[in-house]
Amino acid sequence: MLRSPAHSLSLSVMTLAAIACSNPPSAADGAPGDGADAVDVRADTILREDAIEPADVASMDAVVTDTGVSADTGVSMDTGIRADVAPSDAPAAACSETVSTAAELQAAAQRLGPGRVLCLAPGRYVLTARISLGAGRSGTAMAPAVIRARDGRGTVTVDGANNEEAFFFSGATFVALEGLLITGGQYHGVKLDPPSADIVVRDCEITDTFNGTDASSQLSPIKGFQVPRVLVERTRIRFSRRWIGNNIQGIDCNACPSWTVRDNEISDVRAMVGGTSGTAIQFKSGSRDTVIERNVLHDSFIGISFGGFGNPMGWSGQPWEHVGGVVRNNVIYRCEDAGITVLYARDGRIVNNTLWGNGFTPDVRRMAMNLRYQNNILDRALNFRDGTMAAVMAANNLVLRSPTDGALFLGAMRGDFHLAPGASTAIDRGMSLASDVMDDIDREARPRGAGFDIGADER
Ligand SMILES: [Ca+2]
Repeated sequence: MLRSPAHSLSLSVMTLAAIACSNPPSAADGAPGDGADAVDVRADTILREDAIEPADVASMDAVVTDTGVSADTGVSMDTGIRADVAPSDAPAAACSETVSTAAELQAAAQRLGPGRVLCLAPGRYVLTARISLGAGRSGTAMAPAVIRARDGRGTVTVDGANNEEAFFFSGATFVALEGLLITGGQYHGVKLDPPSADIVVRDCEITDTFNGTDASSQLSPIKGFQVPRVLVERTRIRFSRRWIGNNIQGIDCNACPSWTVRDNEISDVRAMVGGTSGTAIQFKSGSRDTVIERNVLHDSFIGISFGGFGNPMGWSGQPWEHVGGVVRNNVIYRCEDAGITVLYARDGRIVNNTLWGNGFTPDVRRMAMNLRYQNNILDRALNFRDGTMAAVMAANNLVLRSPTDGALFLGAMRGDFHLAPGASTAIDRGMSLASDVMDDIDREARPRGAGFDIGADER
């Protein structure tokens, strides 16, 4: 069964799991908003997209001088759950110290280190400066540093106020943020730059991280650049209003290796002018081995952009916008544009997702190599563009009779996309993908019954 968003958000705060370590070269903190993002202009507005892309690339080149992950850019076929992102079911670690004011929080953050657990008493913390975590604030794989709400999710708000973001990872490794509601900030809630690595954002809520009126900037509650092995889970990301600019994402990463984004709910990521921008999850510019699974994404412009219009050669040392990785068991509904768009990606898997009621065809664009697109319930027929069909192995996808046909589901209108008992065209009609898809959106093992089901839910 598909868990409701409320259930997914009520899970208790967990501790950081042990995850592996590396040390990529550094890059400077970019200008506000980084200028590092292609505008999410849609396929059906090609003229606009072409007009915007060159300027965007130019701005990226102006900001970034370090190509970063070149030593770590091998093409990977690994699409399984990585062993280095361990289950997150451990009890919360005991507090090393507890703070109750923003000043105390900002000071205590600079005492983080291996095994230190900085707890926040219930309340609202309005920051006078962003919390910047450099290499000296690192934990270790076995003893991560943790910043968490002492009394659990919903008790603590960290307000980035007029700062660029609330939390800036500028070198720290093995740090976890847990149970925090993060808001305010001009551009981001959490920004991650190299040589940071191995960061966890868990059981958080990140909302309205845009105080500014700088409509030319890029905004995203979570923003990464060349930072490896980040886990974002059980986190709610949303906006209460549309952004005045046209470059906004929920989670956005350029040249990021081995992120896992799972069990999150992301919604309402949209520009004020409809039909222009707003992507719930975007990984591009040579990102690789991203695992995007069991997320519920809705009411944005685009659900998932797997690849994009970035700068892969400059930032990852190879030409593909996305390499490897898997998008599985996600539910994506009621976005203005595509549920999933795949752009200049190789060796990826788009498997067992459910799309419903989105406003444009799911598509594969620009270039593709060795993509597998299987067992998905699609609201519209998969749209192969720019000659990508020959490079995509598409099979066992089920296209709804109309984009808002709810016949397969228990309650599409209320966001319940569990398969209905009579969903005979989906139940047991998938192909066996045991090496790529071990479970469903509820983490229930596949297959059940006579075989794999199609879509995110295994009934
Ligand atoms: Ca089955």
